Amino acid sequence: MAPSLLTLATLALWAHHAYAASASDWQKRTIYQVMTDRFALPPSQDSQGAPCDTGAQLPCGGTWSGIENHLDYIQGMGFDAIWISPIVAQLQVPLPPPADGTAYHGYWPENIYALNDAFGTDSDLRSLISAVHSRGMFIMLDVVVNHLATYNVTANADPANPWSGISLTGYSLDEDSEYHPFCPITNYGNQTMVEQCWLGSAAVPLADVNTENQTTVDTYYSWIGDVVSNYTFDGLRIDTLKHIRKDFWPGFAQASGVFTIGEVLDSDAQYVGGYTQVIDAVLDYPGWGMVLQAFQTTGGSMSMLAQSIQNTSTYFKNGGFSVGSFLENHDQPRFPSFTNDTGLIKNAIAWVFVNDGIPIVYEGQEQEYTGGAVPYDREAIWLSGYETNKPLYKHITTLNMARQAAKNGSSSFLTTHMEVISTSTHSIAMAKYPMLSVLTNVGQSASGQVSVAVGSLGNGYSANSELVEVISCSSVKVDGSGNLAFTTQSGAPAVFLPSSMASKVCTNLAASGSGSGAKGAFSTSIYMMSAAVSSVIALVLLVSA
Ligand code: ABC
Ligand code: CA
Repeated sequence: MAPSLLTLATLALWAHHAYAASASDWQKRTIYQVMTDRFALPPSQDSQGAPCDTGAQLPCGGTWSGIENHLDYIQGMGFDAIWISPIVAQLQVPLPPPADGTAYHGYWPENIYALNDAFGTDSDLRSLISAVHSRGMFIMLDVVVNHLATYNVTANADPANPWSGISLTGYSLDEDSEYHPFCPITNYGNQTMVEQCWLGSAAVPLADVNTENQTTVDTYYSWIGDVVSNYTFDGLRIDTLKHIRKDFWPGFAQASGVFTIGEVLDSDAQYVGGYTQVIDAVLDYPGWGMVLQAFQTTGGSMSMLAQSIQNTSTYFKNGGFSVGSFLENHDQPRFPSFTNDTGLIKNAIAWVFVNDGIPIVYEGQEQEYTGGAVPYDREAIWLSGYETNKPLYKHITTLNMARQAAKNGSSSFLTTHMEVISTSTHSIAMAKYPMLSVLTNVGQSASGQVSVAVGSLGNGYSANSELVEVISCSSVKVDGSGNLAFTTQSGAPAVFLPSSMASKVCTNLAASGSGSGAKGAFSTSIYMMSAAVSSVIALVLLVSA
């Protein structure tokens, strides 16, 4: 029988999208953010190393071949996706560089049709992508549409008129009319200004692409379709999302054919959530702000976290499933620049992994790098020696494995929204079957006693069943009346799974302390109906400092 036209059309679509990963494909994964210039030197230079002065804002020599050479380090932590810096040709500035540095980061595009040769050749990039795919991993490309970067040679003389010293020779858009007329963004509360005025500085004005012009729009739509299919990228991280009108984005996302997650740098959940109507997901900046408030000090506000979950479910298209969760990125001071308390750091990292959003870890977190604001948060990873024996490398590995185990143990993990069971001054308890988490900000010098009534949850939580707290790899038995008692040490987070699901996470199990000896500095006892698990959960949390 001859194939019908419909079948042929379906086959053609399938062929076109053979690599096209969707939002639900990405939902199952966790992402390691690579800043290409700072992750790994090419293999030929790897053993010598190279200095990298983050303050200098100069290229340090990382390449695509370097990333390929260190995929074991990334996959060894359990990540099954990477996000790399933008790949296109960049603005070159004369040395010594202006105050805002050089284009080492990749966010100063000049020509979207050429590759950034500082990162390697076309075949190096293809080789990286196929190495990633052959491991079963995904690769996400960072893209900048909002602007092309320019250099104003007369910046010092005439900062109010950036066009005066600019030549557009060699630019992928080389006519003034392809840009919005110059105006600096001076008020982020004015959305028209945010969309149509310019980011950057007087020395390096980021010439704002005229995305009101249909020809320019078509240029970018066909460019993204070509880049994704030509290199077989699996997803996109979209820079400066809020700086282009919302209705530009659905067409762009559709032209790409892959999962899209955007950067909207704003703490307002309602504002940021609005962008989940036009692309698949956004980076959870509003949630990030709350996580900082909760875990920066032992006096932080845990109720912020419950508020964050509430906001996300109210304002984001698919609630927590519409976000990428992160604790650090290349634009913000690293978390350990705020506190060196390992208890707080481990809880803040755990938050990212136990939630609904796609967990994203920025390179260097696993090495407990402490860099502050840009550019100091962009330390070279080779200076760590890619040490895999570090506490946070292991912590992140455990959390990745726990997430995998939860996902493999129950299909509901990927569809069940996080539910807050209770919060108290120093704790939050959350359920996302089959994972139960208790995070605290008591800090490294305290221990906490957790008591949760789980018997009625069923599915491996019934009376006398065995659970595993996977951070400490302690086995814990639910008692005869369905109560789970556990003591956390050194302010660590607690993440529980039914033991039938935890064997790959913890191969050597210690018997749990049953909570004896903890003195309750405070206690909460909350009983509430849980719609997602259709059961009553009782939680008592006692923490002693
Ligand atoms: C360079 C130097 C800096 C110097 C700067 C003038 O020049 O490194 O030291 O201060 C790239 C480079 C940067 C470079 C910039 C500019 O280009 O990575 O090193 O800075 O040349 C994205 C990327 C980012 C990238 C670009 C540009 C965009 O992730 O790496 O930067 O392609 C705005 C944009 C945001 C952008 C960010 C850098 O600038 O919206 O997309 N990030 C407020 C505004 C935000 C604004 C932010 C800037 O200030 O609302 O829109 O971000 O700091 C919260 C509020 C927020 C508020 C923050 C500060 O506080 O809710 O609204 O953000 O509580
Ligand atoms: Ca714009």
